[in-house]
Amino acid sequence: MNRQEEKNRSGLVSVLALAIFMLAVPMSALAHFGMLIPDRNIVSQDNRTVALTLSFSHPFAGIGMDMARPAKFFVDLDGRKTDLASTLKPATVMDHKAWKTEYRFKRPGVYIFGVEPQPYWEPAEDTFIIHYTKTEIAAFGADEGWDRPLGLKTEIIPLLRPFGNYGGNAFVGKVLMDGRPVPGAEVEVEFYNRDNRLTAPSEYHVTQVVRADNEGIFTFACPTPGWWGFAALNEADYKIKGPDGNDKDVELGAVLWIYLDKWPK
Ligand SMILES: [Cu+2]
Repeated sequence: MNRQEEKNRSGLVSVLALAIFMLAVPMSALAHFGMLIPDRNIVSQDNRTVALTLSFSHPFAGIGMDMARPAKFFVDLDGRKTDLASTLKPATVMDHKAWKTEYRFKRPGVYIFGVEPQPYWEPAEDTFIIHYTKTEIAAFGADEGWDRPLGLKTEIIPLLRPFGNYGGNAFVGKVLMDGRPVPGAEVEVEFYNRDNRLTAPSEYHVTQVVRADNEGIFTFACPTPGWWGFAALNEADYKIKGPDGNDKDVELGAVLWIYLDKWPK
């Protein structure tokens, strides 16, 4: 084989390897994540407007799903919620239906944004999925209340302040369901691999997994700067009627997105 043939052949082998990998990894093996990603998570006087994007996606693989108009979308400031659902406009994320909005910050505070999506029917898993998804934005130097619960059906409370962090920091969170800690909760972790820049060494590296302790508390060191999503998944204590008319399980996800900055050079 000459050099060119060798090149062609190795190209073919990697295409085949990719095809086999895609076949071997069904959609369901990739973790679904509710995504709520703002432009940035710290707001200063000179840059008061932030764009937020809402989607239901596979953040590392870069594979999207269509997201119906969310049932609820709001911002919580000092324990008071403001409904933002009517501000949402259609958007496209990973070639699928998503939502976007812009929010203008007027006064100091730790703003917690939250989404409650409509139940998503996943035929591959014969189940509905509802990911209650949050992210926090700190404005004008405020530093209070970042660890308050919003009273969602299920949510992750950050125990590491979720802004002003560096890649490599360990995130610590507490999983709540109906306001109570979930002992031993399983938490899936994914990096938002924008533009598919990274290739995972194996399928295990796409979705990492950490288990909470008896108080529902987990720790995960994020190895690189960027957006990291944590999804604590539990089965709901109720069913929803599926397309075939039978009652189906409902997967409830408590999802939190945090941003880690680059270490300054
Ligand atoms: Cu999917």
